[in-house]
Amino acid sequence: MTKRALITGITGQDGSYLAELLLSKGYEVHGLIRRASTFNTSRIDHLYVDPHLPGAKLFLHYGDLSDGARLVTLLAGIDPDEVYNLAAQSHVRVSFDEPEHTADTTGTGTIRMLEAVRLSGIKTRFYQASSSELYGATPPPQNEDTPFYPRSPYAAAKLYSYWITKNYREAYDMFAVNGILFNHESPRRGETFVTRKITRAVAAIKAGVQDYVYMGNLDAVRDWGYAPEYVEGMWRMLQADAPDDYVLATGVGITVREFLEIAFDRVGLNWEDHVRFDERYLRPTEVDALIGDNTRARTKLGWKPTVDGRELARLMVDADVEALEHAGRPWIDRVQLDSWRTPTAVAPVTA
Ligand code: NAP
Ligand code: G4F
Repeated sequence: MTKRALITGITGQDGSYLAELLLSKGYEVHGLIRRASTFNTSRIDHLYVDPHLPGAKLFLHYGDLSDGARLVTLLAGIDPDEVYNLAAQSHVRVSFDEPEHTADTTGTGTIRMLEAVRLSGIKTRFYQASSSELYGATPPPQNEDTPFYPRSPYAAAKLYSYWITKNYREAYDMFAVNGILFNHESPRRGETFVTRKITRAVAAIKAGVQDYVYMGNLDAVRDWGYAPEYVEGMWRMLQADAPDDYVLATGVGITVREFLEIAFDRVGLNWEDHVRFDERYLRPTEVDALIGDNTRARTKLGWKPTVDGRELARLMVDADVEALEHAGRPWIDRVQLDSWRTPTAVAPVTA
């Protein structure tokens, strides 16, 4: 029997890798996408097959986590075996600028999804994209038993989602799990998260398109892993015999400063010559250090990460250098090349 999955946030970094993984396993994949005035599917365009053709296995549906009635209709119509709730306003710094919107999407959006599962009466397994941001001010190492101490509107919204997922598991006997994922990155990472901001800047500076990149707190420690490995972990959580919550992390923490050093070094440059400080990239409250203990996922799911933050920095620089070489071909106009400048050409000043 072909399994059917619904992914919210399919156009995001994780959604795109998860769709790839599930299609490779023979799933029929349904994705929730937001209507936009321009196409917003660039991360999954390579997976798209005209749904009129026989053999098509990827189907996209308009919807939004703010629209509960739409979610009930969709769930009832698709009747998926597995639901992966990845959609969210996922940027921590932006959540201080847009706290109410973040609460509505990243927090209340989860209860709308869980209610849609319950009210539509379908039997499905539910994955909730929880986050190491929940640990906030609690020092590392962090595992499933570590107390939470959220430090941003984003983390507070994710905390609500974490507990409501657990509550639906206990109250309604749902197979609902929280994946408490530490930072995971890739060449598809959003351009305003710190790793991608750095690796794009390295490529642009090496190519002579820009001279400096403006950054915030370089002392923060993060446990950066590789996104394709983390979506494999999500899938494993839904294949387990019983629902539980799991940390996915590499166990290796490095500072933003070290990531900068490795990334610039990859192209033969000294980071200190090109990095400037801008206080607009600081957060009102910061999460100083996240380093995860993945023992439960390793022992119970057989999940094992192989790429840590140092290797990731090199991998992402190589990908952005290649992408910029491609964008810089003469037949692409200047505007496209300019979009490589960070941060002002493509991003608001606080991200
Ligand atoms: P991402 O690249 O920012 O993708 C977020 C996705 O959510 C996009 O597809 C976005 O659609 C969609 N979305 C946003 N608001 C929505 C709404 N109101 N209704 C429907 N869809 C909406 O995030 P990611 O890195 O893939 O992360 C996936 C999930 O894991 C997120 O929930 C994130 O908070 C969580 N998480 C991520 C990490 C990490 O390190 N990456 C770690 C822990 C937890 P558009 O493309 O239209 O914007
Ligand atoms: O890349 P970041 O914006 O990621 P952050 O805040 O750790 O959040 C990410 O990981 C979470 C999991 O722990 C996810 F839940 C969340 O959705 C998201 O994917 O920032 C990383 C660190 C921070 O300490 C930040 O202050 O980098 C520091 N940083 C320093 N300069 C900067 C900058 N971050 C950004 N985005 N831009 C800067 O210029």
